[in-house]
Amino acid sequence: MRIEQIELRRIELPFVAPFETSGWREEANHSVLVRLFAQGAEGWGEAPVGVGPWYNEETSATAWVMLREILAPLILQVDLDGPEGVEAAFARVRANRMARSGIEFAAWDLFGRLRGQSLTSMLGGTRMSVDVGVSVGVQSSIEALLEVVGAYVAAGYQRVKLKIKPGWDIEPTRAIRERWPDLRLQVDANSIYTLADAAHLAQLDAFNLLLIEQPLAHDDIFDHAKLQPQLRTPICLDESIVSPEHARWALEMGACGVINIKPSRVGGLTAARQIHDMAQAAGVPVWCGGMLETGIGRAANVALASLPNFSLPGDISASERYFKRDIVTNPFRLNPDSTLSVPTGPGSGAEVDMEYLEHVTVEKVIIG
Ligand code: OSB
Ligand code: MG
Repeated sequence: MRIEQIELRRIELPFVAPFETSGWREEANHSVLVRLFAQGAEGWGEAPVGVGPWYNEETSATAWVMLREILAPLILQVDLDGPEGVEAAFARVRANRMARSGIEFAAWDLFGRLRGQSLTSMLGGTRMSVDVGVSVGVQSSIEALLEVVGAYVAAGYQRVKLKIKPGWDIEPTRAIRERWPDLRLQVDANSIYTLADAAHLAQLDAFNLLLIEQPLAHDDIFDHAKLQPQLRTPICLDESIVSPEHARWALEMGACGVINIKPSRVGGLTAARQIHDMAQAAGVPVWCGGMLETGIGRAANVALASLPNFSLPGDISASERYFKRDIVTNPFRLNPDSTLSVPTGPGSGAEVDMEYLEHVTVEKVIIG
């Protein structure tokens, strides 16, 4: 099958509150959206890039150029028998995995809609709902943090992830743990520490955390393997795992006890599923991370998280945690048991709100 036409959009969709990590701050979703047309059907994908290259090397501007100049023209030239063919079509492309994932997600959605099959069933999902938590950015004070976390706990979230950085790590974690002794709690450093901080980070062992996410450099596996034996808490890698090969290296080196799988970070759902399978075989649990996606990208994450080895809660919160209004007419809502329901309709299940999408689109191009 040939893709007949591709529509690309850059959007700006404001967050309900700014999101701050150890190294940067996000005020809005600046994703590039991909819409594929074929045989009277369409599929949607989201490349969840930010404004600057602070998480990985990609930005909204680079993904836009990559998709428009390289990836969209390339995919218009290949015959696709299924969504798995997209990865092969991009085999010669280096890095730029978030840009690639926009087309890859859209192809899964497109084939699902053409076949009348849900994304969860295409991927081999085994769950009708997925456990989720909420990722809490750096706050201005411990009092403010306890208020923010309290509101999420009251809303029904049973797992919280705290963003940490030097000067905002041990004490805020202690404060949350003292207030909520049984809350499932984890922290994320977004690559701000070095191996010299091992003894400092070991203080976090006192707080019964599920994991410590990406303490060391964004492209490191080696030093994480040296750090893990110095901590009781499992290290979880995020930024460092950009492909199934990287996952294999980390597993063989003992660099982590848990993997955060973001399908966008690894180029799409095909690679994400491969990492899931490898981790499962190694007895290492995984969970689905997030990039503050709209309802389009979130639907792909929820479907992926329905696979069996996603045994820890994902950073896949309800739409209202991010946006006053989402660009889909069926935004995800939190169930009382801290889960999101997995869509069962054809494709990803996301129904795009074209009127509101037009309103938040800052640039649009049609190719083919
Ligand atoms: O490191 O997991 C991260 C958001 C943007 C970039 C990186 C990260 C995050 C989050 C939020 O932690 C996850 C979400 O709720 O989508
Ligand atoms: Mg992370």
